Amino acid sequence: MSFQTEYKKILSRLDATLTDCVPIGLPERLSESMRYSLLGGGKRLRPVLFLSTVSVYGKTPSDNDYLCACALECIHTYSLIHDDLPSMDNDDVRRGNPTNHIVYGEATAVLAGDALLNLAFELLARACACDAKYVGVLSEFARDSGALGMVGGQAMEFEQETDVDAVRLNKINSLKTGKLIEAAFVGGAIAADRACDIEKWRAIARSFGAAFQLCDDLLDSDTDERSLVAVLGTDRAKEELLRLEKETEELLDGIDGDTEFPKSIASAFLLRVTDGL
Ligand code: GRG
Repeated sequence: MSFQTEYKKILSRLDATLTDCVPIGLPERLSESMRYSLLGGGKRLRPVLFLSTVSVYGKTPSDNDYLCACALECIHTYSLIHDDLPSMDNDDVRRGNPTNHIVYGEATAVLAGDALLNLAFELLARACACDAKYVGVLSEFARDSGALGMVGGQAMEFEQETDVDAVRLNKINSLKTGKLIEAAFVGGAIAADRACDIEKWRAIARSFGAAFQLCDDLLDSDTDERSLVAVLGTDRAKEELLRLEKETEELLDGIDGDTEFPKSIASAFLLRVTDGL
């Protein structure tokens, strides 16, 4: 099966589970606002990474694995809604469409983000009720998305001085963007009963996450002067991206399983901006 076909196959079951996971009977505007961002055309990278990590070990992802994958997408979606708010990045457009608060207003957007975060942990609790191993997944997701992870990285970004250096930017990126990617890989290993490989997956996530952030910055036509690309310069940033992508694939070789699909994800998602180098 080609990479694209396999990715689309995972997406179709994922999208069906995501569509079903928002409860019925919610206040109408809140429900619409949650669905607008959750079902609004993201790449679903983190849930696909989670499910592909389970599959590396020859396991077919179960319904509980899909609940965890959807939980990750709910957390990611909440973070994007809140990141776009006027009090944060104040962005009007995401994925080519008006941001959540532009469509539904700031109060509803805050509540939709809050509700998606709570929904994520409800989905995880459902998986835990079936199988205690998912407690490890829940706890990994909670830590990686919280004050020691994504929220902490976002806080550091707002505390940042004007004269930024590469070391501090790498730290912020490793928390703000990297930790949810780490949750996907490490959570997948726990769900596959391979907790023994966790440290290997953390190393893979560090390379993949740093490369993903660099790629995102390079694709952003509007380069933020406090981004790593601005500090390194475009050419060095592209070289670093190539190095990190290669490192990701080499680290995947150290996993005892079939890592062809995660390797294809790495090259498809991380090398979008290095053509012509
Ligand atoms: C508000 C707690 C809180 C955290 C926000 C996610 C985040 C932290 C900030 C987003 C800023 C940003 C654009 C970071 C670059 C990496 C990133 C997370 C890109 C968006 O992820 P994609 O490309 O998005 O996977 P899609 O649209 O595909 O879902």
